[in-house]
Amino acid sequence: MKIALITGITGQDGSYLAELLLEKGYMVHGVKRRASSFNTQRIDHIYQDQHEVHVNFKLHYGDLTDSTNIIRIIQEVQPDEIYNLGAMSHVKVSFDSPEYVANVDGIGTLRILEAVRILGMEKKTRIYQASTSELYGGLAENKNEKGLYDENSPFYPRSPYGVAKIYGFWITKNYREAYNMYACNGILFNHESPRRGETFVTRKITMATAAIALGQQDCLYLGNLDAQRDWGHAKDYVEAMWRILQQDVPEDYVIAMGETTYVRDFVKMAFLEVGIEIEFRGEGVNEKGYVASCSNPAYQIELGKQIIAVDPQYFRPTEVDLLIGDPTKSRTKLGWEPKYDLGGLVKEMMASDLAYVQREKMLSEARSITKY
Ligand code: NDP
Ligand code: GDR
Repeated sequence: MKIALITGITGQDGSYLAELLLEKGYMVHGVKRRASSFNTQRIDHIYQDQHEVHVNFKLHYGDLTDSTNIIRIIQEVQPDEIYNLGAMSHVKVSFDSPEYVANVDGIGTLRILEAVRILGMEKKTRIYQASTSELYGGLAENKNEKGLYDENSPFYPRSPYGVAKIYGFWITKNYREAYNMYACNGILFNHESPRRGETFVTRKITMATAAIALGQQDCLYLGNLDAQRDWGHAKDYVEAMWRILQQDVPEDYVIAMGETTYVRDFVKMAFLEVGIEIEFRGEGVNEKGYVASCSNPAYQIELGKQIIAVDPQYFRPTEVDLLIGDPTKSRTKLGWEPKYDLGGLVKEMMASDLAYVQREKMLSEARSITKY
């Protein structure tokens, strides 16, 4: 039985990766942070009572800022594979807490690599580092001849998050070269799912679309509608992470769909799932989205009503305008083929958020009834 250790197991990717590795027969260990409220919602369905006889899923309290804790967990677990997914992963928030991000996302990666070395496990343990398309920074002149970012495109990070992750990228590569360790970077472009954190733009949009359709919210406030992202499904992307660690030779890979979409168009796609057509008018901070038509009589939404507005508080001091990745290497060398396209992703997220908002609405109605 192979043993895997996942940092960031309570996050979007950690939860899907844990499911995948359990399906493949791994013993899965995860690092979770102590929090004053429950933070395991995404993995509660796979949690096992530790008193059961055959336990193949175990959580350990830990933090990427704590070297001794990381060393102890790795020593206890003796993993064959470590997936370092733990990070403060919100680009906008990284401008508010840049030092913390450097510590967790940058030095945290070093702590994992050093722990493996200190414990003399370089030959046993393979390491996956969650690198990101934010490394490229969206500079037009750095794209390849196909107009895409690939494994050889230069980096130019545009946020404290991107800068911290660039340290993680290079220290992983350096330990591979310096100490012959099996350590790889997956340079993953944006990937989403119904489990995506609620403050990332796709999930913010699908939740608000459901809430507006069901009469629970009036307006969705967004930042830069002109940003373009190469969006895939997290389920497909964790499969790529696993494949990266199964190769004979450790290398870095870009994981992407190879297509890019405006934030504005993602909004339109989400609303079309509930039969609402949005018309955007105006420009920049004055751009607004109105209800052009509604083909679903279940949603009593007023035609011509403004339901989207731009709020500059969501703008970033420096923005990554456009990302689009070249998945040629991962398709040919890893044999990685995504099962979802953007349409399928939006459909799944919308179905999930409609059910979620409906449930919340019923609960709040039930609560107000019991008040009287
Ligand atoms: P999430 O934000 O959903 O999850 C991040 C995870 O890291 C959570 O489990 C979080 O714990 C944990 N974490 C945060 N701070 C610490 C810390 N100090 N010590 C230990 N764990 C910590 O991110 P995703 O699942 O979306 O992303 C996974 C990784 O992939 C991240 O490193 C991200 O930067 C990277 N990435 C993500 C992409 C995407 O599009 N999703 C694209 C490219 C890279 P808690 O639940 O307690 O907050
Ligand atoms: P990103 O994802 O910054 O690409 O990082 P996010 O969904 O936060 O933003 C995508 C784009 O949408 C624009 N945007 C908004 N973003 C948010 N969050 N909220 C808004 O209201 C809003 N309006 C417009 C943003 O400006 C941006 O251009 C994600 C994270 O998962 C990182 O951890 C990961 O490394 C990268 O993807 C690849």
